[in-house]
Amino acid sequence: MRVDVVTIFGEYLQPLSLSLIGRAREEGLLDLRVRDLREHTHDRHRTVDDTPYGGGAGMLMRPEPWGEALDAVLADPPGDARPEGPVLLVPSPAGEVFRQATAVELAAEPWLVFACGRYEGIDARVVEHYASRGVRVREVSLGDYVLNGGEVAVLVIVEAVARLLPGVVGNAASVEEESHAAAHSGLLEHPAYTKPATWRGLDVPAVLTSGHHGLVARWRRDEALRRTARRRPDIVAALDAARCDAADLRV
Ligand code: 6GU
Repeated sequence: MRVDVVTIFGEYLQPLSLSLIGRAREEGLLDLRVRDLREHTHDRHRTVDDTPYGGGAGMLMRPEPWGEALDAVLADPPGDARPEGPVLLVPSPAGEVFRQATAVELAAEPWLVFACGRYEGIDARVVEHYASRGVRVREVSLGDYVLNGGEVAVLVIVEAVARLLPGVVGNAASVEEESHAAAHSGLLEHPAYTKPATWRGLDVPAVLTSGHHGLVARWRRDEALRRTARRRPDIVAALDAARCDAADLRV
Protein backbone atom coordinates (compact mmCIF):
# COMPACT_ATOMS: atom_id res chain seq x y z
CA MET A 1 0.00 0.00 0.00
CA ARG A 2 1.17 3.52 -0.80
CA VAL A 3 0.39 6.31 1.68
CA ASP A 4 1.23 9.98 1.07
CA VAL A 5 0.91 12.45 3.94
CA VAL A 6 1.00 16.20 3.30
CA THR A 7 1.72 18.19 6.46
CA ILE A 8 3.64 21.16 7.86
CA PHE A 9 4.82 18.98 10.78
CA GLY A 10 6.46 15.90 9.26
CA GLU A 11 8.28 15.24 12.56
CA TYR A 12 4.92 14.31 14.08
CA LEU A 13 4.91 11.20 11.88
CA GLN A 14 8.24 9.83 13.07
CA PRO A 15 6.57 7.10 15.19
CA LEU A 16 5.54 5.47 11.91
CA SER A 17 9.18 4.33 11.62
CA LEU A 18 8.82 2.21 14.78
CA SER A 19 7.60 -1.28 15.64
CA LEU A 20 5.33 -3.22 13.29
CA ILE A 21 4.63 -0.26 10.99
CA GLY A 22 8.34 0.55 10.73
CA ARG A 23 9.06 -3.08 9.84
CA ALA A 24 6.23 -3.12 7.27
CA ARG A 25 7.88 -0.12 5.61
CA GLU A 26 11.30 -1.79 5.60
CA GLU A 27 9.76 -4.91 4.06
CA GLY A 28 8.03 -2.91 1.33
CA LEU A 29 4.49 -3.76 2.51
CA LEU A 30 3.86 -0.07 3.19
CA ASP A 31 5.35 2.78 1.12
CA LEU A 32 4.76 5.83 3.35
CA ARG A 33 5.87 9.22 2.02
CA VAL A 34 5.70 12.39 4.12
CA ARG A 35 5.59 15.61 2.11
CA ASP A 36 6.03 19.18 3.33
CA LEU A 37 3.17 21.53 2.43
CA ARG A 38 5.52 24.53 2.69
CA GLU A 39 7.41 23.28 -0.38
CA HIS A 40 4.37 24.61 -2.24
CA THR A 41 4.47 28.18 -0.91
CA HIS A 42 6.16 30.98 -2.84
CA ASP A 43 6.53 33.84 -0.37
CA ARG A 44 9.55 34.57 1.84
CA HIS A 45 7.73 33.46 5.01
CA ARG A 46 6.33 30.27 3.42
CA THR A 47 2.85 31.28 4.59
CA VAL A 48 0.16 28.59 4.69
CA ASP A 49 -2.56 30.31 6.76
CA ASP A 50 -4.81 33.36 6.72
CA THR A 51 -7.81 34.86 8.52
CA PRO A 52 -11.30 33.43 7.84
CA TYR A 53 -13.75 35.33 5.64
CA GLY A 54 -16.75 36.36 7.71
CA GLY A 55 -14.59 36.81 10.80
CA GLY A 56 -14.10 34.62 13.83
CA ALA A 57 -11.24 33.34 15.94
CA GLY A 58 -8.18 31.57 14.60
CA MET A 59 -6.58 31.01 11.23
CA LEU A 60 -7.43 28.81 8.25
CA MET A 61 -5.10 27.17 5.76
CA ARG A 62 -5.08 28.91 2.35
CA PRO A 63 -6.11 26.75 -0.63
CA GLU A 64 -3.22 27.51 -3.05
CA PRO A 65 -0.44 25.51 -1.33
CA TRP A 66 -2.87 22.62 -0.88
CA GLY A 67 -3.82 22.68 -4.55
CA GLU A 68 -0.19 22.59 -5.64
CA ALA A 69 0.82 19.95 -3.10
CA LEU A 70 -2.09 17.61 -3.84
CA ASP A 71 -1.71 18.04 -7.61
CA ALA A 72 1.95 16.98 -7.21
CA VAL A 73 0.96 13.89 -5.18
CA LEU A 74 -1.77 12.92 -7.67
CA ALA A 75 0.74 13.25 -10.53
CA ASP A 76 2.94 10.60 -8.89
CA PRO A 77 0.74 7.50 -8.59
CA PRO A 78 1.97 4.06 -7.49
CA GLY A 79 2.14 1.38 -10.18
CA ASP A 80 -0.96 -0.36 -8.80
CA ALA A 81 -3.12 2.78 -8.45
CA ARG A 82 -6.80 2.41 -9.30
CA PRO A 83 -8.06 4.34 -12.36
CA GLU A 84 -10.11 6.49 -9.94
CA GLY A 85 -6.93 7.36 -8.03
CA PRO A 86 -6.42 7.44 -4.26
CA VAL A 87 -8.82 8.00 -1.40
CA LEU A 88 -8.08 11.52 -0.11
CA LEU A 89 -8.45 11.54 3.67
CA VAL A 90 -8.85 14.85 5.46
CA PRO A 91 -8.71 14.48 9.26
CA SER A 92 -11.17 16.87 10.89
CA PRO A 93 -13.27 16.97 14.06
CA ALA A 94 -16.15 17.76 11.64
CA GLY A 95 -15.68 14.52 9.69
CA GLU A 96 -17.46 11.15 9.73
CA VAL A 97 -16.28 9.01 12.66
CA PHE A 98 -13.37 6.72 11.81
CA ARG A 99 -14.29 3.15 12.85
CA GLN A 100 -12.89 -0.36 12.42
CA ALA A 101 -15.21 -0.73 9.42
CA THR A 102 -13.56 2.37 7.92
CA ALA A 103 -10.13 0.83 8.51
CA VAL A 104 -11.26 -2.38 6.76
CA GLU A 105 -12.51 -0.39 3.75
CA LEU A 106 -9.29 1.62 3.51
CA ALA A 107 -7.10 -1.50 3.86
CA ALA A 108 -8.54 -2.68 0.53
CA GLU A 109 -7.21 0.43 -1.25
CA PRO A 110 -3.77 0.51 -2.89
CA TRP A 111 -3.30 4.26 -2.32
CA LEU A 112 -4.27 6.68 0.46
CA VAL A 113 -3.46 10.40 0.59
CA PHE A 114 -3.77 12.38 3.84
CA ALA A 115 -4.11 16.17 3.97
CA CYS A 116 -3.26 17.34 7.50
CA GLY A 117 -4.90 20.59 8.45
CA ARG A 118 -3.67 22.76 11.31
CA TYR A 119 -5.21 25.80 12.95
CA GLU A 120 -8.98 25.90 12.31
CA GLY A 121 -8.70 23.65 9.25
CA ILE A 122 -8.34 24.00 5.46
CA ASP A 123 -10.29 26.34 3.14
CA ALA A 124 -13.40 24.30 2.23
CA ARG A 125 -12.82 24.73 -1.52
CA VAL A 126 -9.91 22.27 -1.41
CA VAL A 127 -12.19 19.33 -0.60
CA GLU A 128 -14.83 20.66 -3.00
CA HIS A 129 -12.28 20.95 -5.83
CA TYR A 130 -10.85 17.44 -5.56
CA ALA A 131 -14.29 15.87 -5.09
CA SER A 132 -15.44 17.68 -8.28
CA ARG A 133 -12.43 16.17 -10.09
CA GLY A 134 -13.68 12.71 -9.12
CA VAL A 135 -11.27 12.10 -6.25
CA ARG A 136 -12.89 10.06 -3.49
CA VAL A 137 -12.63 12.44 -0.53
CA ARG A 138 -13.40 11.41 3.07
CA GLU A 139 -13.25 13.85 5.96
CA VAL A 140 -12.71 11.68 9.03
CA SER A 141 -12.82 12.32 12.78
CA LEU A 142 -11.37 10.18 15.55
CA GLY A 143 -14.17 11.11 17.94
CA ASP A 144 -15.89 13.90 19.79
CA TYR A 145 -12.96 15.99 20.98
CA VAL A 146 -10.65 18.52 19.35
CA LEU A 147 -6.98 18.01 18.44
CA ASN A 148 -4.59 20.69 17.23
CA GLY A 149 -4.22 19.18 13.78
CA GLY A 150 -4.56 16.08 11.63
CA GLU A 151 -1.14 14.54 12.28
CA VAL A 152 -2.09 12.52 15.38
CA ALA A 153 -5.18 11.28 13.53
CA VAL A 154 -2.89 10.09 10.71
CA LEU A 155 -0.82 8.12 13.23
CA VAL A 156 -4.00 6.45 14.47
CA ILE A 157 -5.53 5.77 11.05
CA VAL A 158 -2.32 4.49 9.43
CA GLU A 159 -1.74 2.11 12.35
CA ALA A 160 -5.33 0.86 12.27
CA VAL A 161 -5.22 0.32 8.49
CA ALA A 162 -1.65 -0.98 8.04
CA ARG A 163 -2.06 -3.71 10.67
CA LEU A 164 -4.85 -5.17 8.50
CA LEU A 165 -2.50 -5.61 5.53
CA PRO A 166 -1.31 -9.17 4.93
CA GLY A 167 2.04 -9.79 6.63
CA VAL A 168 2.11 -6.69 8.87
CA VAL A 169 0.90 -8.40 12.06
CA GLY A 170 2.51 -11.82 12.64
CA ASN A 171 -0.55 -13.59 14.05
CA ALA A 172 -3.50 -13.03 11.69
CA ALA A 173 -5.87 -14.55 14.29
CA SER A 174 -5.11 -11.73 16.74
CA VAL A 175 -6.34 -9.22 14.14
CA GLU A 176 -9.58 -11.20 13.77
CA GLU A 177 -10.29 -11.81 17.44
CA GLU A 178 -9.85 -8.47 19.10
CA SER A 179 -12.29 -5.77 20.07
CA HIS A 180 -14.60 -4.57 17.32
CA ALA A 181 -13.70 -7.37 14.90
CA ALA A 182 -16.66 -8.53 12.85
CA ALA A 183 -16.24 -12.08 14.15
CA HIS A 184 -17.53 -10.87 17.54
CA SER A 185 -20.41 -8.68 16.35
CA GLY A 186 -18.43 -5.54 17.20
CA LEU A 187 -18.52 -6.31 20.93
CA LEU A 188 -15.71 -5.21 23.25
CA GLU A 189 -13.29 -7.99 24.08
CA HIS A 190 -13.66 -10.06 27.26
CA PRO A 191 -11.07 -9.58 30.06
CA ALA A 192 -7.92 -11.71 29.63
CA TYR A 193 -5.47 -13.28 32.09
CA THR A 194 -2.05 -14.94 32.03
CA LYS A 195 0.21 -16.53 34.67
CA PRO A 196 0.48 -16.55 37.65
CA ALA A 197 -2.92 -18.05 38.57
CA THR A 198 -2.94 -15.95 41.79
CA TRP A 199 -1.44 -12.45 41.96
CA ARG A 200 -1.71 -10.14 44.99
CA GLY A 201 -4.60 -12.19 46.28
CA LEU A 202 -6.50 -12.06 42.98
CA ASP A 203 -7.36 -15.39 41.30
CA VAL A 204 -7.85 -15.97 37.60
CA PRO A 205 -11.53 -16.95 37.02
CA ALA A 206 -11.75 -20.70 37.66
CA VAL A 207 -13.52 -21.45 34.39
CA LEU A 208 -10.38 -20.41 32.45
CA THR A 209 -8.27 -23.07 34.18
CA SER A 210 -11.02 -25.75 33.95
CA GLY A 211 -9.91 -27.06 30.56
CA HIS A 212 -13.57 -27.04 29.44
CA HIS A 213 -13.49 -25.27 26.06
CA GLY A 214 -17.27 -24.94 25.76
CA LEU A 215 -17.57 -23.27 29.16
CA VAL A 216 -14.60 -20.99 28.38
CA ALA A 217 -16.23 -19.87 25.11
CA ARG A 218 -19.55 -19.17 26.85
CA TRP A 219 -17.83 -17.25 29.70
CA ARG A 220 -15.93 -15.09 27.22
CA ARG A 221 -19.07 -14.29 25.24
CA ASP A 222 -21.00 -13.42 28.42
CA GLU A 223 -18.17 -11.20 29.70
CA ALA A 224 -17.89 -9.46 26.33
CA LEU A 225 -21.64 -8.75 26.35
CA ARG A 226 -21.62 -7.58 29.99
CA ARG A 227 -18.66 -5.27 29.41
CA THR A 228 -20.13 -3.86 26.20
CA ALA A 229 -23.54 -3.25 27.80
CA ARG A 230 -21.88 -1.36 30.69
CA ARG A 231 -19.33 0.66 28.74
CA ARG A 232 -20.82 0.99 25.27
CA PRO A 233 -24.62 0.83 25.35
CA ASP A 234 -24.56 2.42 21.88
CA ILE A 235 -22.94 -0.73 20.44
CA VAL A 236 -25.47 -3.02 22.11
CA ALA A 237 -28.35 -0.86 20.88
CA ALA A 238 -27.07 -1.22 17.32
CA LEU A 239 -26.88 -5.02 17.48
CA ASP A 240 -29.49 -6.94 15.57
CA ALA A 241 -32.02 -7.54 18.35
CA ALA A 242 -33.04 -10.88 16.89
CA ARG A 243 -29.51 -12.21 17.21
CA CYS A 244 -29.09 -11.59 20.90
CA ASP A 245 -30.97 -13.09 23.80
CA ALA A 246 -32.44 -10.38 26.04
CA ALA A 247 -31.20 -12.29 29.09
CA ASP A 248 -27.59 -11.86 27.87
CA LEU A 249 -27.90 -8.10 28.07
CA ARG A 250 -28.91 -7.85 31.75
CA VAL A 251 -26.02 -6.40 33.80
CL1 6GU B 1 -9.28 13.86 12.71
N1 6GU B 1 -8.68 16.22 13.67
C1 6GU B 1 -8.71 17.16 14.62
N2 6GU B 1 -8.07 18.32 14.43
N3 6GU B 1 -9.37 17.02 15.76
C2 6GU B 1 -9.99 15.86 15.94
C3 6GU B 1 -9.99 14.84 15.00
C4 6GU B 1 -9.31 15.06 13.86
N4 6GU B 1 -10.71 13.82 15.47
C5 6GU B 1 -11.14 14.20 16.65
N5 6GU B 1 -10.72 15.42 16.95
